[in-house]
Amino acid sequence: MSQKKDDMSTEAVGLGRRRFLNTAALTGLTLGVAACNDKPETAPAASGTSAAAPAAHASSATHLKPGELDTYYGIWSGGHTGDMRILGLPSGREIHRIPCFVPDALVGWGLTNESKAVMGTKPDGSLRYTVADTHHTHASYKDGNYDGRYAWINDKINSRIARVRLDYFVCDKITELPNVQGFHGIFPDKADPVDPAINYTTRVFCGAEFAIPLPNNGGDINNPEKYRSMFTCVDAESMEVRWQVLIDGNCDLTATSYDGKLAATNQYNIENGVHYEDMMSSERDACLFFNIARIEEAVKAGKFTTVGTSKVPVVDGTRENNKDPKTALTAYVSVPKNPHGVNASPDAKYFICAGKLSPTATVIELSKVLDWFDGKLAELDKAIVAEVEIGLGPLHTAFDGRGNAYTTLFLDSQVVKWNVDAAIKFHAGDKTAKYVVDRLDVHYQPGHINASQSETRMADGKYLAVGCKFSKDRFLPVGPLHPENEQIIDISGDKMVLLADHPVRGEPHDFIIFKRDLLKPKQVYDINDFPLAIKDSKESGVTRNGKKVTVKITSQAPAFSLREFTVKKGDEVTLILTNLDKIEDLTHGFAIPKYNVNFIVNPLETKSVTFIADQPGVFWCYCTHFCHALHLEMRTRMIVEA
Ligand code: K7E
Ligand code: CUA
Ligand code: CA
Repeated sequence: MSQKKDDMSTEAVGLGRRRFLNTAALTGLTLGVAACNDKPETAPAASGTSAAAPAAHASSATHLKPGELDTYYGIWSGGHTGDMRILGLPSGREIHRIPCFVPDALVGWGLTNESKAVMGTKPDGSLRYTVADTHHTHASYKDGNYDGRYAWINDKINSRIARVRLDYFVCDKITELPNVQGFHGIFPDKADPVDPAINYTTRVFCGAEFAIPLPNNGGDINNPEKYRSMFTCVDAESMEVRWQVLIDGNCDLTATSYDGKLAATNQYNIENGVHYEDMMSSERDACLFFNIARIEEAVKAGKFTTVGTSKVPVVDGTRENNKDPKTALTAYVSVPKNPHGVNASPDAKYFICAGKLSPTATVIELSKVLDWFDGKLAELDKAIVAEVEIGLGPLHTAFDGRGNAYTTLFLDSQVVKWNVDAAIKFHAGDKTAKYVVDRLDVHYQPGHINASQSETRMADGKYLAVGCKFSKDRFLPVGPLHPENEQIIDISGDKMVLLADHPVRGEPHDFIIFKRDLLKPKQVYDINDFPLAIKDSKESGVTRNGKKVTVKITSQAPAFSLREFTVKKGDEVTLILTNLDKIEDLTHGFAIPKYNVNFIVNPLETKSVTFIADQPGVFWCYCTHFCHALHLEMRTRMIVEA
């Protein structure tokens, strides 16, 4: 391993990053491109790609007139900025950032007591974590479409899942998953597997990528063969962990069926390898299916263990103990070498695994997986209805609702549009079936891809967004760190048309795009939602309980209710601020110089901060958020007596 790695690093010095990546990944490919049963109907070459020049009518779609609103919301993950981002589409304009896992200086996330309670603190009150790595974001469903209640996002570094309320666009809960590392794929269920009346999201599934000793408390460090990964179910409402499944191999991306019966994760490391060459040693890996109803029956029947100090029931989903289809909780469908994404088609019939190190896409028919669990399909891999070559480095797939799939090709820097039915015919032996419909160059090295409404039954085939990992020459140079390039593509016609490039701060991975009328955001808070709310400015003032001092203030443009307040050096001060302005868009800020305090309060919102008044003197607390012609005059004096 070290020899190979050194070679690659030395080589990399003299190479551009694109060439380096291709070389590195191709090293993997030459070590073993998975054998593909099917011959491509066209060679996956750059020739015959769509013209990159946008049609005049189409490009105007991304240029909204002043005051014109977008027709779609986009929810983007922020990557290692730890936030969620809201974009308008087709313009691609970033409208909002929702801090989740990482402190945010604009809103005071990680500073206010309320946000700290969501984020989690150590016994001394400081934040438990201040870094994160968000990859995947998905929203709650009803009847196979988004219902506008929640979105969820993962933190890969610390295995946390955050929930965002889509009425206020704020993070309201964060849960840390026990006994896993590298929590990566996330997907809400779309229905209950048993009760048809529950046709909406009640569970969120989480795939953990890294295998660790269980429990990870110092034992088995040098026995990697004992490391294990788990698949986790979180309750969508309570955000508590319901159960976990012990598996062989790893989890990566996650997908769920529309009937609620199946969830799946692609596996690139069935080898349980510790080093990357070990992870590539098998010709085929797997798409691992979970039978949700059976797992929950097993939990109910007490057929579980627990790991370490966690109380979460862990059921056994390993290969060895799930050989009998009639009782199996899991099913390992084989797919070629080191697959990446797994995506559910909007017709509810298929999951598609992209090959990554194999130039293929694998189409798995869900009804056949269910047949296997029912003992009606002798060989599980017969659930594979297509395995076709589509190009180099397939990662993620989106859909247009007209039977076509769009898969990113990381190494080819392309999006390939292919027809699922034609691929199935080709796989079945009809070598005249032309499944590749179109190819389009993107800039450059695309990862995630998603189309408008793609992950719902209402895929509408209008716009495609592609998250390109490298932007290189597409924007003005700003030093060594380049932005990512989010590209918008018109997919309403036969040919894909590239509409626009957008620089984004590194680095979004996944995103969803849906019609704007699915959300009904509120623009003013309900004052009653805040237990500490100061409902009348007359309640303002300073109260003391020994060394603990509470300061209650309200804001109403252009003044704070207290013109000054006095505390003593050494006091533990809790300052509570309610914004009594109930007008849309009237936000105030509250900053205390030298005390490292700044946060905002939106209309009728209440927030609090707690700090030790350790520096005597006069401190002009001022409003940081432009609110009024007298915004600069909007101040109060904190007097700290020595
Ligand atoms: Cu492909 Cu983390 Cu979704 Cu990124 S993963 S690209
Ligand atoms: Cu209040 Cu600016
Ligand atoms: Ca592998």
